[in-house]
Amino acid sequence: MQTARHRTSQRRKPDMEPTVPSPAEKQPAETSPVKESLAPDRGLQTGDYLTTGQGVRLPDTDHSLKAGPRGPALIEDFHLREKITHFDHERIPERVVHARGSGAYGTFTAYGNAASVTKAGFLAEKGRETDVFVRFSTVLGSRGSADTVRDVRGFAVKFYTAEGNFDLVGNNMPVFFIQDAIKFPDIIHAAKWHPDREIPQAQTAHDTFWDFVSLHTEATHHVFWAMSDRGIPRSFRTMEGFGVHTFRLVDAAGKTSLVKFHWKPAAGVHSQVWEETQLTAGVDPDFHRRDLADSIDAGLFYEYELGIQVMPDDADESFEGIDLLDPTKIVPEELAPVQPIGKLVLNRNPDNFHAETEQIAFHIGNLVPGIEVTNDPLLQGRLFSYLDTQLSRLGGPNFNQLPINRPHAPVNDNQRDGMHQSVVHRGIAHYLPNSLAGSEGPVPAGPENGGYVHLPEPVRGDKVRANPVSFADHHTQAALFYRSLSPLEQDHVAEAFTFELSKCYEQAIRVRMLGVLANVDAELTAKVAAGLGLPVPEGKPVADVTPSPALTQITERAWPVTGRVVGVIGTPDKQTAALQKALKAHGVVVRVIAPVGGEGVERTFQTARSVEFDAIMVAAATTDMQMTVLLQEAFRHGKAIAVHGEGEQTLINAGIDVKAPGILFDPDPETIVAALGRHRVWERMPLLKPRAS
Ligand code: HDD
Repeated sequence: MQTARHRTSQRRKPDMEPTVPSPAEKQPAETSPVKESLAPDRGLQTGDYLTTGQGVRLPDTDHSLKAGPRGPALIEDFHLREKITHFDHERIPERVVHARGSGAYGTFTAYGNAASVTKAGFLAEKGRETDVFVRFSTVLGSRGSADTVRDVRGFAVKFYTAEGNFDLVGNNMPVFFIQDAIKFPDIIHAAKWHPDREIPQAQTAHDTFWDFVSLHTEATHHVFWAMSDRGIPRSFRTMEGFGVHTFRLVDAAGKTSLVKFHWKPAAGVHSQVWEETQLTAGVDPDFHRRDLADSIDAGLFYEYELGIQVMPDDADESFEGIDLLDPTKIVPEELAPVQPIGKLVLNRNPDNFHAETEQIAFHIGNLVPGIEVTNDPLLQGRLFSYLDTQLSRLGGPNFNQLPINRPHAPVNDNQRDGMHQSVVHRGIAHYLPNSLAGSEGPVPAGPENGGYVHLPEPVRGDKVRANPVSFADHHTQAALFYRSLSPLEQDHVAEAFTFELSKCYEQAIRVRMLGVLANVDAELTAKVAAGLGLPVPEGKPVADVTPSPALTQITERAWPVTGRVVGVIGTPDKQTAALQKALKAHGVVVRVIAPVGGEGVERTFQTARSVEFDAIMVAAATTDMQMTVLLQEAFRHGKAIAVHGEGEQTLINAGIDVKAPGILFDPDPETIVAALGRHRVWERMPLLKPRAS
């Protein structure tokens, strides 16, 4: 492979060429280096020659300046010192939470129906297109941790609207661990690695997490989501996003509504299975970010609809008995349907991970007229944290000038100076009112000119450190969630609790957590207790709840299959080639797996692992051990397996029951697409050998 250095040396001009620019080479005045450096996204990387940071051309970047070839390095070597110094400072602190993430640009198009509840133009104006950047993330792991761990996923969207930036900083779960932001440092201290050894990485299966959760029952509902299949998504394409908090929307006439934001993926909600996530973390720790980037490169864009649940803005800020200020509660979709108000398509990869994905700075307080916050105590604390954290992460108050953070609306903020100031501000009167700037300076904008005027709400209350009584029920919605799942998903929840609690060293924590579960659901508690080998505790399980069918992700529905990956074992013949063509027309990615590399072969027997594929097509006879493992895993993980020609023998060699559900003999493309659209062969799962009890 050609390295960057080789490319540079190929482009290098002959040595006899002058090392100072000829008059003809000099930049014309209007594109002077000064202007270039201030241009939004160009940076300083211009010109044909390698230079220092000061623009001095360099003849050699491979040898330091020494006193003779064997001599000590000379301190006068400005190039050596500059190169090493810059390198020494190339990293910035990772995010204190959500350190690992990846992102993409996209376009949001409003349907216009949101005009009935908000005056925010990017939502209310039919057909208006707004640029966005989305960053997906895991919460707990370090920047270098694996993508497929069990964790909450961040779903943060920056809308560069004509009225200024609006950030919807959400997660793929609609509820949070805690009700008050003052506990955020505590839950994160408990959930991240143990401070003595910095293990375990990127997971909650350890003592401090379960210690916290079992002592703070407000976390119960959230951990049910985290232990469910929602904690291990198949890709960022197949997960929902939630604004979590209730927001207050204001329409053009000043009428207000209480609203919850939802992102609904066009591809449906799908997850990995637990063993699959663990294998993936080793085989391809970049599984989710690779899928995002590869899909966009292939034109197989991720798509979501933005939806809102609209509740009346009543004095008690509750709906059907649910306190809308409590971030540990959902409003079931059956009570307040999610109304689609716009579409998001992610269609462009960033060019530079650091400059864009790493330096993007979200802030829940980036609001535009028509969208206001509520008194949710978790939200209120977040309003402080996001700006504050950027000061240490991005090194000063001017991070809004970074290209990725710059609004696509005019900025005229009278802020000056500070670390890394990259704007040459003019004028002397950067304060208001002033009599010196004349018509040059900014003037305040009233509502008629799009100014953000906070809703004049009366605020009064005694100073207390307390929660409302309506925040006290920590169990009912956990039961609502659990009992809305299909039996298979319920099994996964029980297995996840059992796995995680088994990893705790302290028996007392397991026992205490079982006591919490006993106040939610008796059957679940019995299953987990059996797995842990502990007695089933007495409890007061939640009695009757009305399940919310919207919460289950295993349904009869077949979803679009864009971006799904099928692995084909064997050199394609005419029949399989036709099948591949038909699958590709549905947006399916087909990868050929052959004994050795060659034209059209994307994986060899040595490099392919089952976790890369959503379905397998076997078109050749082989007894290769790695293919045997691949097929056994695919079978165990409920993936459809299509069989052609001698492929049946390969399955038999691998000990796979060819009569099992989802083994498809000579299927037509539509049959494979239908199987992929249901994500897994769910009927096969209960037939797999149960774990020995
Ligand atoms: Fe937060 C990052 C989502 C509560 C403090 N948060 C962060 C990110 C997401 C969320 C998606 C990553 C943004 C990115 O990609 O850069 N956070 C949430 C949600 C919450 C929540 C959905 C509850 C509903 N967060 C929360 C609280 C606090 C914070 C209560 C502090 C009081 N969050 C932060 C932070 C981070 C952050 C420390 C780290 C990096 C950053 O902000 O820019 O300020």
